[in-house]
Amino acid sequence: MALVTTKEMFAKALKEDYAVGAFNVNNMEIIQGIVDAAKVENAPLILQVSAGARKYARPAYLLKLVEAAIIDTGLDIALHLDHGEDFEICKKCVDDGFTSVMIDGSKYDFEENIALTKKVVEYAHAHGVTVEAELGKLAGIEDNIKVDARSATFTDPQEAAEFVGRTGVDSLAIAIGTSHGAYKFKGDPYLDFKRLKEIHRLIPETPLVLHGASTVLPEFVTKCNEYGGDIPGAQGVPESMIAESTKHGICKVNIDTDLRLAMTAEVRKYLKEHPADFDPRKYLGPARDAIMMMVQHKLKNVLKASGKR
Ligand code: TD3
Ligand code: ZN
Repeated sequence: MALVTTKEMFAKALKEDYAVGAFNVNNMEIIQGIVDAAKVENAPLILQVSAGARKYARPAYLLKLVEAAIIDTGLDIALHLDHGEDFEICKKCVDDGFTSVMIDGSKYDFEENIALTKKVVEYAHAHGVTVEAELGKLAGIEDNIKVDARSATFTDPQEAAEFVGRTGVDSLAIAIGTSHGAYKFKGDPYLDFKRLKEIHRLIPETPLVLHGASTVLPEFVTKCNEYGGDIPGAQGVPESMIAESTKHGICKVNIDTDLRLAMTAEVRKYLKEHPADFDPRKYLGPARDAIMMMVQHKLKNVLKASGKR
């Protein structure tokens, strides 16, 4: 039981056609719900922290909470920076003891993205840390970057092969139809399997990463809104398609929004049904349970990662 890199997790996932779940964390209850689920499912696990989460919870708390989770569960866990936007934040996380970082240069042009990614790879690899990069643009909300759904550009397979060859990156996030947040595309969500297969054919040894993989099931949006919410949710790529993608090189699947919705629904429900109660444990406890259930469902039914630890 230790903090581990993503290297061995991805090698096994690539070979056995499943994906490792990467779930976003920012407090104790979220971490506990996720690790308890991974333990019950006997699944490999990546906990990821965005710049926003790092600012909210503060690095020392997050590191110690993850260390505590490892002691408490006996799991191997990879601690990953999600959407690092520059070299400096990646370096900080490497120096803090993260085992994996993402440098998201997808907003830059191809050559600039390569140069930035190479710089991070050089530093991270010298410290035994794995690196994820991104090529292509997702639609939706990435922390505070908004990309119009219509101007989203999918990853070009030839460029992906060149990018991986020139940067030496360990894994690559690609744009093939998913988007971030609770409000996905209008119309029918889909994954571009033809594109995914071509990318996987050109770089078969490279673990591919799917961001924006929450499905935003209508029942959870409804449940959230039933108790006083007004979340304009719109369904993302169906879970069956996310599951299918793990057979074509997708080794890491990022899920945040579906956990947020599950958690918030329980908090709203509890407070609505118990308006005189004010003990945080009473509403955060059920919220933690809801996260655990959602993560178990994803690991087992969507990522096919149960029993793969
Ligand atoms: O990188 N992330 C997590 C942060 C995005 C904001 O929620 C993802 O790719 C997860 O995307 P999703 O579909 O859960 O919003
Ligand atoms: Zn993402």
